[in-house]
Amino acid sequence: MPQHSAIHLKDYTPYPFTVSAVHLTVELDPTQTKVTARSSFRRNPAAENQQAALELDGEHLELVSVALDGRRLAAEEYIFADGTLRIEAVPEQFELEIATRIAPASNTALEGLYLSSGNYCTQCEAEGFRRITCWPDRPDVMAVFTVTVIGPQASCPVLLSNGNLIEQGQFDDGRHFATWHDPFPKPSYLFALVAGQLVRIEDSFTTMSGREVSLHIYVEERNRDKCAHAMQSLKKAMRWDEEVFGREYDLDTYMIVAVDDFNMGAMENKGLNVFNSKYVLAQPETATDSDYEGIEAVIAHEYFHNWTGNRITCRDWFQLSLKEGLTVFRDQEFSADMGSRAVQRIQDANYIRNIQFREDSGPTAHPVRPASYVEINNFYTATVYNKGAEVIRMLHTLLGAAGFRKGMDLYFQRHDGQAVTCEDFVQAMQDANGFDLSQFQLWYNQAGTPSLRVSQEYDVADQDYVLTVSQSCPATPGQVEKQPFFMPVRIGLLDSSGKDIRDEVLLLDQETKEFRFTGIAAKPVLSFNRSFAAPVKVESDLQDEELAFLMAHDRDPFNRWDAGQQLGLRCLLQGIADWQQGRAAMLPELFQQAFARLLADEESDPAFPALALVLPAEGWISQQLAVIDPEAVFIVRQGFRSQLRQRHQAELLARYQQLSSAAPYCYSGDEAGRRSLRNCCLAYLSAAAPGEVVAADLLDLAVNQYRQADNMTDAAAALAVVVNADRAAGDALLAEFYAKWQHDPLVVDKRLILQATCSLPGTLQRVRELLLHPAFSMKNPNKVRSLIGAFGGNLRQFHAPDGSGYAFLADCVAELDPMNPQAAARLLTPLTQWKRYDADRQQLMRRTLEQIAALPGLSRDVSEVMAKSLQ
Ligand code: B3K
Ligand code: ZN
Repeated sequence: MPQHSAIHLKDYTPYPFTVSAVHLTVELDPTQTKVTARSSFRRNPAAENQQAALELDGEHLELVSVALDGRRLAAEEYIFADGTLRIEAVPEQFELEIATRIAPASNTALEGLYLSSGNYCTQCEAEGFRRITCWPDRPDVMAVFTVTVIGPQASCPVLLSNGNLIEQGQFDDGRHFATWHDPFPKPSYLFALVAGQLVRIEDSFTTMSGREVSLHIYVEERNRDKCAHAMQSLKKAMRWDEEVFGREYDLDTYMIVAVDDFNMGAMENKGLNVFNSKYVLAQPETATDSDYEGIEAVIAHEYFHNWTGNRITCRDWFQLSLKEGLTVFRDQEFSADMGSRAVQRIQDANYIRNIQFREDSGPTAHPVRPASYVEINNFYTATVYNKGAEVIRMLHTLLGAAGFRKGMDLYFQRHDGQAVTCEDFVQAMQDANGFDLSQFQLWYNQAGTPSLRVSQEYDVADQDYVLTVSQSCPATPGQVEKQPFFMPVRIGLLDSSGKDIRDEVLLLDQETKEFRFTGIAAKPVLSFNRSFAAPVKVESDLQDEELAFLMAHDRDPFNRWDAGQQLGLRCLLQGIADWQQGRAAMLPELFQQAFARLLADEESDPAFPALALVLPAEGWISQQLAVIDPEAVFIVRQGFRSQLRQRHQAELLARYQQLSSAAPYCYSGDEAGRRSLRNCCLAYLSAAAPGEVVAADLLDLAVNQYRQADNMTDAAAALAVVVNADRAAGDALLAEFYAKWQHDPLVVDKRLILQATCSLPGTLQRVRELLLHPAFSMKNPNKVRSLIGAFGGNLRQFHAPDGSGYAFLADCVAELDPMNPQAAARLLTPLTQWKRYDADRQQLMRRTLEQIAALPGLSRDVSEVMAKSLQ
C-alpha cells in the first residue's frame, strides 16, 4: 500500500504571502478548458520566513505558462512537481499570471471543475481549487475574486460565478462571457463556477434592514416544477437567522444550483451554492416527508454558512468543526423551530448514538478537531459535524440562550473577515459570559465517547437524595489516557405521580462527583441526561419498572422516548442471549404493555409514538454486544416485531385506519407526523419473524396503500413493507415502480435503496445484477450510496457468513477508487468495524481489507482508512 504522509495541526504556520485580488478567466471546453489566473501577491508580514520561496498547489492540470510581473518565466525558473509549483526567488510584491488547461469531461472525482448532465460545475472544498489553477489552496489565504466565464452561447446560455454580475457580452465566434465580482475576500474553497443549460426560478427576500435580495434557483428544465419547497425553505432560513442570531444576508443575489452528480449534500460557495439535486427537488409524488425535511435542513445549513463558515472561516482544515459543528447546531435549531423540537432532538441524538458513537469507538476515531490527517476528505465525518454540533449545544446549555447569543455576537464582532480556530470561538463564548471554559476545550481534542456511571442513594430519615456520577472515556487511537471532561447534565426527579420535583443542570467537571438534593420527601424516580444534554453513554441503576414509569410520565420528551429505548434494549439483549443459548426469545409483558399504551396515546403529537414504537435500531443493539452476532440481532428483533404484531394486531389496524386521510398530500409537520405513525402501524402489521409468512390480507393492506397513494411518502413506505415481506409481491411492485419512475433519477435511487436493504435471502445476487442495470452508474455518487452504501448497512445480508457481502464491497471499491476516491473511501465504513465481530467474520473482513490494501495505485483516501483499520 502506498505510504502517504500525514499533515499535523502542530505544524501550522501562516502562509508567507497574502493575495489581495485575483482575476480568473475560464474559457470552457469539455476537454480543454483554459484557465488564466492573474493575482497580486505580497509578502505576509505575519510570516516567520520573509525569504520563503513562492509555493502554489496544483494537481490534475496542465501548466501552460507562468508570468511574473508581465514576464513569462522560462522553464528553469520554476519547478512544477508532486502537486507544487515552486518559484524560488520572488520580490516583496508582484503580479503573477498562471495559465492552466483542464479537462472537465474526464473529471470523475467530482472535485474541481467537472461536468454533470452536460453542465459545468465546481466543487472546491476542501482542496479542489488546485485542480483548476495553481494557487495557495488553503483557507487562511483570502482574496477578492473577479471571474470571467466564457462559453458557447448555445450549450452554455447560463454562466455563473460568485458575487455580482458586473459585465456580460458576446464574441463573434458564437461564444459569450459573463464577469462576476465578489466583494468579500474569500478562500479558494468557496469559489464556484456553473455554466450550462439551466432554467432559473426567481423569488425575492427583503432583509431586516429593508434590502431586497434576489433569490435564484437554477435547475434543468425538466425539474422546473420541483423547486417551490427549496425556495420556501430558503426564505424561512433567511428570516430565522435574522430573528435568532441577528444575521443578515450581505450580497444582492443568492443563487442555488442543483446538479445530479455531487459527492456530498451541498456546498456553501459564496452567493452560489451548488447542491446535490436530492436536497433541492421535491414534489409530493416524487419526494417523501423526510426528503422535504432534508431539503429544508440542508438549504438552511448552506445558507447559515454564509456567516458561520464564509464571513468567518477556518484557519486550517483541522478547524473544520468550527464551521461545520456550529452550522449543524444552527440548522438543527432551525429545524426544531420550524417543526417539532422533541422529534428533532430525538432524531439528532439517535444519529449521534447510532453513527457517531460507532465511529468514535473504532479505528478511525478522531477528536472533533483532529490533530493530523492524510486526506482531509476523510474528515467530513459524524464526529466533526454532529459531535461538533453537540459540543456547541453543550455551550448553549451551559450559557443559556441569551449567554450563547452574547458569545455569538462577540465572535462575529471580533472575527468577521478572518480565518480562525476553534479556540477563538470558545474564547469568544468565555469572554462574553465571564465563564471559564478552559476544561471545556478538551471536547475538541479528546476522541472517544465518555461513559457516565450513575448511582443513587436516598435517606428516608434525612430526606436527602444523593446522586453520584462518575465519568470515564475509553482509549482511542493515539490517545490512551483521557482527562475528565466538563459537561452539563440535565436531570429531573419525579415524584410517584410522575410530576417533576426537580429539573436542574448539573455540572460534571471531575471523574466522580456527588450531587446532594435536600428536602426530598420520598424516593424519586431519576430522569438522567434530559434532552441528551451531554453526548455520552449512561449506565444507570434504574429498574425496568422505573423505565416503564418514565416512558409514561417523563415530561422531557427525549427521555420519555429514551426510557422506551432502554427498556426495549434490555429486552432485546436478553432475547439475544436466550436465542444464542437455544431458548425462545420472548418479549416480556412489561414491554408489551408499554407498547400498548403508546399505541393508544392519542394526546401526543403522532410523530412521538411513531418514533417511540420503533424498537432500538440494529446498529444500536450491535454496539451493546461484546461480539456482534448479526443473525441473532436480526432474528430476535424481527421476532419481537412479530410478537408485537400478534398481540396488538387489532389495535394496530384500528390506529392505521383511524389515521387515514382523504385530503390531498400536503407537507407539514402535523401531516408528516400523522403519516409516519400510520406507516409505522402498517410496517408492524406485516412484521414477520424470518421464515414466517405474512398473512395475505395484511400484505394486501400495504399493496393497496402503494396503489392508492397520491404521494411518495405513503407509496415508498408501503413498497418497503412489501419488499421485505414477500419476494414475489415485492418484485412485482418494484417493476411497476420502475416502469413509472425510470425517468426520475432521485426516485430510481429510492428503488435501489429498497433493493439493497431488503433483508430477504437473495439480495446480494440482485444487487450484483443491479450494478449492470442502466439505472446504475458507478460515476454517480447518489447511485453508489443508494446501492452499494445501502447494502453495506444491510446487517443480515452484508454480513452473510460466507463473506460474499465483503467480497462484493471489495470489488466495488476496486472499481470506484480510481474514479472517485472520496466516494470509495466512504464505502469502507462497515468493514472498518471488523474487530467487533466473531472470529470467522473477523478473518473474512480482515482478508478483504488486505485485498483492498494490496490494490495498485490506491488513493490517499482509501489508503488512510485502510492503514487505520489494519493497525
Ligand atoms: N462544506 C460542504 C462539504 C464539502 C465536502 C468536501 N469533501 C458541505 C457542508 O457541510 O455544508
Ligand atoms: Zn456545512
